[in-house]
Amino acid sequence: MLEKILVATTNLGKRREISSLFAGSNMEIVFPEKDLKVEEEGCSFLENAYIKARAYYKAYGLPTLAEDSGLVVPALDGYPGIYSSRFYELEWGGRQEVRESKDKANIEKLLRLMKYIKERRAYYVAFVLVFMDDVGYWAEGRCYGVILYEPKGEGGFGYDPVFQPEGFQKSMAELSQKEKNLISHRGKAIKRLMEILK
Ligand code: ITT
Repeated sequence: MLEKILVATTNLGKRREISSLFAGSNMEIVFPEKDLKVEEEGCSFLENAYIKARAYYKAYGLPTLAEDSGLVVPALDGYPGIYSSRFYELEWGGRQEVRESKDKANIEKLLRLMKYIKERRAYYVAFVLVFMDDVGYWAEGRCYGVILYEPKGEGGFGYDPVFQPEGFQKSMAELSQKEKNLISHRGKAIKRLMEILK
């Protein structure tokens, strides 16, 4: 079993969640000191996770975990999808001005595009990949739900205030970290990957 793993993400929300998912495990996680500014030019979540993990593995020489995730809305032909973190700046659907934060601009654009759409099903997906000894091992996790008409809650990050997971009457941003970890795409993918690595 691995003892130390580099977690290659610049997203503070992801860092917080991944730290809490590994808390209590016998694995030490470390974060890179510098951002390598890896271009996520892949055509899929899996390819982007691979590109990020491999770049950090080459730079640091440690087994490296990277994760690529996003929100998939079938009524928007799968968007924001692999563009989830920078949906606001995509030409498609019109650019959204960033006033408070990129996360808020992404949400504003999503709600604008979905204003008259009744079919609101969506899911989060995460591909978590560990790169070591020149090989990548990965797992996928999904979390199904619906897109709300207005943001609710202060927790989480990204699209959480407008995502209501199946079986809940609250948005993801209204759940505790512990509740989110149990149902989240990231929590499921990491759990599956740890089983594979064992
Ligand atoms: P790294 O590449 O450095 O990990 P990033 O934010 O660019 O950071 P991604 O390219 O994987 O990461 O984009 C993921 C985006 O998907 C993220 O910025 C959110 O907008 C959205 N997202 C993913 N998981 C989420 C979650 O649990 N809650 C809310 N939004 C999420």
